Amino acid sequence: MATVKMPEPICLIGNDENGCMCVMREALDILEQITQPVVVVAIVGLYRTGKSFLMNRLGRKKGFALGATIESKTKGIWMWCLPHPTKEGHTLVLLDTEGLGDVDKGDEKHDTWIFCLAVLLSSTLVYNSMGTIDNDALQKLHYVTELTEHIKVKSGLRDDDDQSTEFMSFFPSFVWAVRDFTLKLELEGRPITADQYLENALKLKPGSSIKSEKYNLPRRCLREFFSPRKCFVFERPASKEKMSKMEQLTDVDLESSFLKEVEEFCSYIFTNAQAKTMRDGLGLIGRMLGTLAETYVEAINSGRVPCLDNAVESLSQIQNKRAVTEALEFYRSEMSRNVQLPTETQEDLSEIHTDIQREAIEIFINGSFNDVSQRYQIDLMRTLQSVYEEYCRDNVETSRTKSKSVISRVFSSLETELRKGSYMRPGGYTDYHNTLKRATEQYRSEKGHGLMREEVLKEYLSEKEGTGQSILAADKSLTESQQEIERERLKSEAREQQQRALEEQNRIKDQQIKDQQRAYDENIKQMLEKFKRQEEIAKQEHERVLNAKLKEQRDLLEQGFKDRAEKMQGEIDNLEEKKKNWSWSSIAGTALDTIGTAAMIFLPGAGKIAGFGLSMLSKLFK
Ligand SMILES: Nc1nc2c(ncn2[C@@H]2O[C@H](COP(=O)(O)OP(=O)(O)OP(=O)(O)O)[C@@H](O)[C@H]2O)c(=O)[nH]1
Ligand SMILES: [Mg+2]
Repeated sequence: MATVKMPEPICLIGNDENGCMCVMREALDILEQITQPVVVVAIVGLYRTGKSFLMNRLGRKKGFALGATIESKTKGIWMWCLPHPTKEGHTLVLLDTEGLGDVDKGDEKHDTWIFCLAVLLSSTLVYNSMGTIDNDALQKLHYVTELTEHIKVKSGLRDDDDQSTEFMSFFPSFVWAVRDFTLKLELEGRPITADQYLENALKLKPGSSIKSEKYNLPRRCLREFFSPRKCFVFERPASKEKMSKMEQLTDVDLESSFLKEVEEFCSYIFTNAQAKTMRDGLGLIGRMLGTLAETYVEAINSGRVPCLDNAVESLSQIQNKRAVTEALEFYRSEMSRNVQLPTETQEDLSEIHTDIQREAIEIFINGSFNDVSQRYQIDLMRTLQSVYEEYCRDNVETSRTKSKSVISRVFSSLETELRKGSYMRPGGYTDYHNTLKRATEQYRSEKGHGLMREEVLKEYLSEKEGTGQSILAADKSLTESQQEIERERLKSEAREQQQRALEEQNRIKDQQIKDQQRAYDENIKQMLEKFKRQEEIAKQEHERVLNAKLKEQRDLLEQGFKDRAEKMQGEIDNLEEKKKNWSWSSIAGTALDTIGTAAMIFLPGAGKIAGFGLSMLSKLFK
């Protein structure tokens, strides 16, 4: 699985000449190369608040451009892909966004979409602000209150349908980064953590006046949509004078307390930021993120509200088709590179095929996304099988041709003598028989004529049976009883050759049946393992949402919002119910049946199909 290490960030989403948002080709090309799962960390917040500077700390060097003036610097969404520093096999994608609230720009709508895209594309969202988390800071975060109008989970939902549980399941985790924090982390004289500071700032005001509704709205949205929530406070990094030439500063110029806070922040992100998933634990690899960005931007440009389910649908169509094509291309090119026909035995071909097939299935499994009813996997299995069968046929044909040419060479002097009639004389039979035997031995001792050697030999020798009989009958040096013995010998030699050829054919057939069984087993194994990984993520996500909702309900009760707490019960019951009836093993079982039924048709050899699949299933989903 491939990652990339970009030397510097580039623009992912910008504006085209008509002022419409567009996903940049160059960025898509980079994402295309990433076949690893992605951990996507996006930063959003008001303009000129040190967002790019903080993101560069995560990138471990200067990357995103900083601005020293009051003019806003970052435009659109910028992307920086790096090998994840701690999660092996993962790519870290940093997204730096255009600052919000620039009055000169004065395009609120654009700001809202930047915020929504950051939410939709990331797995961890960092909200960056200056000073303190007070009511003013929260009112500036009004973008969260607009999410319900700008993002849909299912396409059929009405605007007033409650989507908060769904939002929480697929929204990123939330980190509030408070910059230039000068207060003491204390509450009622007791020290508190930054997280407690945030949670305290998110407490709701009792009452239902317009004023308290306004006060509560952004708080409620944060509490209902985002979990887990985390807060980090940072001191000012350096003096005002130094800050103006920030680009030239190194760590020695920065306050040690700032550096320590930054380290804690980075270590939290590196350890806790999860790989990006859609719903039900469907993970994204880099190139899917590119398609996802395109899908959302396209919806926004055409005046639609980005919708999670639609995005899943279009991702699965694009990615699954591609995964099949890539797996097949890999199989075809590796087979043609590694196989030289004819192979000595069927096993030789089968061994190469099995290894390459395993990798091809891996390519498919890694690149596929939400392959409903295993449609694409079955398609791949069928095509792989037919390409392999073609190889088997070619192998037989080339071996035939090769064997025939060896036959005509090693038996050539015998043929010449036969044409001349040299063996039709007393003592001729013994000469004939000996020459035939020597040529047969030579044929067998040579290599390279492939898996049909005995079959082709059998065909040749059986053509010669009549000739042998005639020479024997014409050989007057042999007595009647000697002739009888020789006739018997010829018969038994023919039987022996037939047996050899039959065994050879049986070995070929048996191996082909074994190959079908192995193809089936390998597909099932990899499919079920993917299901298992997906199930684990989906379970964790479900648990996370359920716990967050339970905590929210407790908090509401403690803070005297009995009505609201009771209202949540329905949602919680649904979540509990789903947890109780968690049935991935039955989903996996259905998938197993689907593949099994399809495979029976085109893999007639895989007769004991259920055995392996079911034992895998019970092993994985206990
Ligand atoms: N006071 C203060 N200034 C900072 C901090 N971090 C960066 N700066 C300075 O703020 C200015 C803007 O920094 P950027 O990182 O470009 O800020 P930004 O939020 O990305 O700005 P836009 O892209 O324009 O929205 C630079 O001059 C930085 O030196 C900080 O923690 N505190
Ligand atoms: Mg910036």
